[in-house]
Amino acid sequence: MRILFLGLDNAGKTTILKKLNDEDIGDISPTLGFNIKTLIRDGYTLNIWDVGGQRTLRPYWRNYFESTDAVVWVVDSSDRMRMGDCQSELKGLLKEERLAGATLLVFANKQDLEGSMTLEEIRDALDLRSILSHRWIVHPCSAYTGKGLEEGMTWLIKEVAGRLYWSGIQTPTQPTIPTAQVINPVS
Ligand SMILES: Nc1nc2c(ncn2[C@@H]2O[C@H](COP(=O)(O)OP(=O)(O)OP(=O)(O)O)[C@@H](O)[C@H]2O)c(=O)[nH]1
Ligand SMILES: [Mg+2]
Repeated sequence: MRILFLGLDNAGKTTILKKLNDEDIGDISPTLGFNIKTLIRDGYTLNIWDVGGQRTLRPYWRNYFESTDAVVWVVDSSDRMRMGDCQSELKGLLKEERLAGATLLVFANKQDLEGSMTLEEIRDALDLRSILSHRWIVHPCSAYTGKGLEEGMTWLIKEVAGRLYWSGIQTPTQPTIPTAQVINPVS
């Protein structure tokens, strides 16, 4: 599975990946290009691309869209000031044709910080309910403690695996199965 980690700078993308890979998370600098990491989960090989999120780097995100099975959108839940920016970048991303079939996992990261936004606040701030074009979920986590990370990835892998299976048994003349279903884990 090819998975793309995106989000604003400082969201915690690289830290999450290192934590998932049992690496030291003590000394991480902003990503100026990209990192690629291969993880094995639930019998699948995950090729994960972690791309820098600074404003000047965002135009390069499109270079990584091809053949993407899933997007993990990482949010700094303590960064209330930039939620508007975060929402518009995400909405722009979901308009991309090459990401049309991708499943979306929104990681509400940094839940360990006092005063960080709740899942409901993030869902509203990012207007996630309006996303009808992709299967999505928003999941709380902390890259520092590791809480929530494996659960989020497990959901994602299951979703993608199900979709790959169905597309594998389609004949070329059959229409594509629509993916416009909203997953709302809260209600
Ligand atoms: N408290 C707390 N801090 C975190 C968490 N995850 C990441 N951080 C911190 O947030 C800062 C940014 O983390 P990065 O992993 O570099 O963020 P990034 O999304 O990769 O940023 P770019 O590479 O610039 O796009 C670092 O100082 C991390 O230590 C978390 O869950 N809790
Ligand atoms: Mg990074």
